[in-house]
Amino acid sequence: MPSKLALVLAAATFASAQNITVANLTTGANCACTELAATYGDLVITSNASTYTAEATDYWDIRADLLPGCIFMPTDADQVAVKILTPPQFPGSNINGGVLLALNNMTTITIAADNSTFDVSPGNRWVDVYEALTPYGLYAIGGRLKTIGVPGLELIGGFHYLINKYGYAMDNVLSYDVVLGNGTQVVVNSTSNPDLFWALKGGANNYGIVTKFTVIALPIPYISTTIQTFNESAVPAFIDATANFAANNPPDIAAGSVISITYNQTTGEIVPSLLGVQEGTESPPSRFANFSAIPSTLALNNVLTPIEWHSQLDPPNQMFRVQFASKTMKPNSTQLYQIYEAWKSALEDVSDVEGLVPTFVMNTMPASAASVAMTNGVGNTWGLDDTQSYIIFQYSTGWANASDDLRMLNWASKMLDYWHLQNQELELASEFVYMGDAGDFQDPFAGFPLENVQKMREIRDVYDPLGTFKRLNWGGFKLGN
Ligand SMILES: Cc1cc2nc3c(=O)[nH]c(=O)nc-3n(C[C@H](O)[C@H](O)[C@H](O)COP(=O)(O)OP(=O)(O)OC[C@H]3O[C@@H](n4cnc5c(N)ncnc54)[C@H](O)[C@@H]3O)c2cc1C
Ligand SMILES: *[C@@H]1O[C@H](CO)[C@@H](O)[C@H](O)[C@H]1NC(C)=O
Ligand SMILES: *[C@@H]1O[C@H](CO)[C@@H](O)[C@H](O)[C@H]1NC(C)=O
Ligand SMILES: *[C@@H]1O[C@H](CO)[C@@H](O)[C@H](O)[C@H]1NC(C)=O
Ligand SMILES: *[C@@H]1O[C@H](CO)[C@@H](O)[C@H](O)[C@H]1NC(C)=O
Ligand SMILES: *[C@@H]1O[C@H](CO)[C@@H](O)[C@H](O)[C@H]1NC(C)=O
Ligand SMILES: *[C@@H]1O[C@H](CO)[C@@H](O)[C@H](O)[C@H]1NC(C)=O
Ligand SMILES: *[C@@H]1O[C@H](CO)[C@@H](O)[C@H](O)[C@H]1NC(C)=O
Ligand SMILES: *[C@@H]1O[C@H](CO)[C@@H](O)[C@H](O)[C@H]1NC(C)=O
Ligand SMILES: *[C@@H]1O[C@H](CO)[C@@H](O)[C@H](O)[C@H]1NC(C)=O
Ligand SMILES: *[C@@H]1O[C@H](CO)[C@@H](O)[C@H](O)[C@H]1NC(C)=O
Ligand SMILES: *[C@@H]1O[C@H](CO)[C@@H](O)[C@H](O)[C@H]1NC(C)=O
Ligand SMILES: CC(=O)N[C@H]1CO[C@H](CO)[C@@H](O)[C@@H]1O
Repeated sequence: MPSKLALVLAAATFASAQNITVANLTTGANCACTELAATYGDLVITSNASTYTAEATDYWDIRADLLPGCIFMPTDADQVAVKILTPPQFPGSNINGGVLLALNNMTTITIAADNSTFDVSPGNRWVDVYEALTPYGLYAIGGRLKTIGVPGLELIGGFHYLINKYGYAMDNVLSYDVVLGNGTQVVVNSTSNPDLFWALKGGANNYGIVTKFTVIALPIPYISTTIQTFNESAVPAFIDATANFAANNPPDIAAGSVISITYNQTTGEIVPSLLGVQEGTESPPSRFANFSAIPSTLALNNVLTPIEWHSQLDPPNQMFRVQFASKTMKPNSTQLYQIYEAWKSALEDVSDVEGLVPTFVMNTMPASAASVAMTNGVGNTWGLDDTQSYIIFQYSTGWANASDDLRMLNWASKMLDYWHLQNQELELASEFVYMGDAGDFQDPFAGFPLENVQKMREIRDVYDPLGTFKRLNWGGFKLGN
């Protein structure tokens, strides 16, 4: 095997010397898979390998289960760079017949000697990060449930419990190592490629493949947690408490939640639930007093280390087809209750859908979560100001069969459009759409400030003039032309 550096240089010369020709998917991917296998052997999983199915179906939404031509599992940035450049370039991402670039085996986590930051590779999940940080009395702004991946949240925003004080996950990234579309590896931080640094904070997968993140480590050894569930009769009080919490959650105490109302198709039960977390050891956590005052069916308060909390929060994997659909609004409990009621009665229209698991999620966006980006000298692509709090209302729906996909898409999108229009008329609507809560039929970039999107496109055209990620990486939300 030639030295990696030599390979990168040779291939880069190739890429800059000519336009990209998108190869025929079948022949291109076959050719790429053969070349990758010749160079990397064991790092390439072919469709006949015993591990192929496990890797190709490692998703929480079984709609993502496809049949890539092969799966390339690099272990370092140099191998990622080479993959991008292997001529002919080929459609990648997770598509039938393409090359699936799986970064799962890039799993390094290194805590800086002064305990103030850590480096994390993209194959990690947030639970791995919290596990590595906890022995040092450290915590970080990442995913709220156990298995959420690191790279997505660092590139699309990232809702954690403690955002009201520490900002979104992307605001906590101090540096990104990026492989650009021509295979060049760059360090991206506030002084090195600062325009790209800004653009990556919300720019998703439009710019390059990130092979390392340097992230702020927070000295938070303990958190005060609460798990509460309620009867259906508590829904009005629960929604009231949610709207109050969204509007009254200033950064003097770091606190946040996962708030949802689930319908159980088998029992017909409606179950409101709260997962609440507050920085420190005051128990029960005072910020959730308005929830704690509602008679509950379960109220479990604890003071825990971050890893003790996160290791119990397993989201489902490979259970059903899952669709998110969401819009953003100002906190208004009267209106939120009407949106909830409409969702509940619309469940009748899909009651015959097999394996139906509908959840009405309320994701709070305290105004102060935007303060960090306004004051850290970097900002982010969302361009929010810190004067208005919001609530994202999200229909999260699971079901069993592909034959119901179109029906469920229409069910959610019609309802979403209707209530967004109502909110617009009441001047409650925000056009902001969080990528992590959005359906694939939504366009989150359309809700960013227009001048930010124009700037993001200009930056993309500088760093990816060949359009590698625009044309060859088909998944995710794209900036467009
Ligand atoms: C059960 C569940 C719980 C959730 N909880 C939260 C939560 O607490 N907070 C929150 O903010 N969101 C949450 N989400 C939504 C979450 O933001 C998205 O699912 C997000 O895509 C997860 O990131 P990932 O790295 O796991 O995903 P991936 O699907 O792997 O990545 C997301 C996007 O980033 C791109 N990407 C991945 N790796 C790289 C890389 N190395 N370089 C460049 N681009 C890359 C991918 O191409 C894709 O477009 C949740 C979702 C689910 C299903
Ligand atoms: C791509 O090809 C076109 C037409 O052949 C040419 O005008 C253009 O400069 C080329 N672009 C690059 C980046 O080489
Ligand atoms: C791609 O190549 C395959 C195999 O040669 C061929 O069957 C197929 O028709 C080609 N597809 C296109 C779109 O050219
Ligand atoms: C990825 O890592 C796992 C666990 O270390 C290992 O078993 C597997 O062989 C690796 N996969 C590849 C393709 O190298
Ligand atoms: C799988 O297929 C590849 C390429 O077609 C071949 O080289 C390899 O020997 C096969 N491996 C197994 C385990 O059959
Ligand atoms: C970092 O944390 C570890 C574990 O708590 C501690 O032993 C070490 O002294 C800390 N280092 C610094 C520079 O504070
Ligand atoms: C940014 O990265 C460069 C190159 O690695 C480094 O020299 C510089 O110190 C970094 N700047 C910041 C603010 O971290
Ligand atoms: C619905 O309720 C039943 C009975 O309590 C329970 O076994 C099942 O897990 C619940 N389903 C969901 C999706 O929560
Ligand atoms: C509880 O709700 C009231 C409004 O009913 C609000 O003023 C108060 O700040 C809330 N308390 C907490 C702890 O959020
Ligand atoms: C919840 O409902 C059950 C069944 O109707 C009832 O027994 C219980 O008292 C209710 N609990 C609360 C806190 O309202
Ligand atoms: C809240 O929403 C209701 C409609 O559901 C509306 O009548 C009321 O004016 C709204 N309140 C505010 C403060 O906008
Ligand atoms: C790769 O692309 C970047 C961004 O356009 C550019 O600065 C760099 O010179 C290119 N590298 C090579 C080797 O062409
Ligand atoms: C028509 C159809 O495909 N039905 C399937 C829906 O999903 C359930 C649960 O996976 C299957 O048992 C049905 O056969």
